[in-house]
Amino acid sequence: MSTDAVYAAALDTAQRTAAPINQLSPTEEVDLATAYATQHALIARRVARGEHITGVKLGFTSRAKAQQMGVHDVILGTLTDAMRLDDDGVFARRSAIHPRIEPEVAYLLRADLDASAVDRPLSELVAAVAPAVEIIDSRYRDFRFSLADVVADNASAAAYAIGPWTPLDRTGAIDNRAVRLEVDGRIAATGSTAAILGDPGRAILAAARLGARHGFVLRAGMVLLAGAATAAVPLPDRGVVEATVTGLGGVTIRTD
Ligand code: OOG
Repeated sequence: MSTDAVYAAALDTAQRTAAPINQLSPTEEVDLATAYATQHALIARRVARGEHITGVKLGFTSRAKAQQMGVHDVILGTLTDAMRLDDDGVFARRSAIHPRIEPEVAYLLRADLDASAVDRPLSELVAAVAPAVEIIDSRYRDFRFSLADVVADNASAAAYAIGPWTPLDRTGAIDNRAVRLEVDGRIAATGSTAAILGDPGRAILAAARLGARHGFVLRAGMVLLAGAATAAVPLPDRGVVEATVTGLGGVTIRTD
């Protein structure tokens, strides 16, 4: 087996059994190309089991997240239908190792996103915007990793839920909207959409660029999670988590 297939098998088993593994990087020099090849091999295993790709997620688009995890570059991960929760849906805590949750902004793509997207207006690329939550769960012990480790581990993606979509032409400017994460009605994190690359709209071009460079296919109809607006907070074992973005509404998940 190739190196990326070996890594992908280990990460896949870690996710399916909720049992953490050691980082790849302390023992081996893993470059970013191998890390993305591993992620694609990992997703290919899930697709072979019947999952469908629903979109992509950006990671480390906010300074709060990059500082929290000690990494410095924006990365891309892959979302599948098995990760999707309904608004007000239930996430099974025992299916994860050490899950955390973060409030995000989601975009619904109107057009395929490739390298040519950089020359097109946002209104041609995006159909709608929504508040979202993402549950992340590193498959590495102690939630510690290098940039290559976390790319290989599909950017820690575990689950996501999306609130009501607002058509792009009805959102107004969303470059500085208040973002709030509540756990059981108590405020767990607050921030602004401005924390996401200065303006979450920049996530579209960041995804187009990274996608073209690292072999992702971004199609109209897919979802793009633009990255957390705050640091991540531990997911409660049992409880209700709600994320709201001023003017876009909110989205809720429950854990059990
Ligand atoms: C990696 C995922 C980062 C974000 O929104 O910045 C991320 C991690 O922190 O484990 O999803």
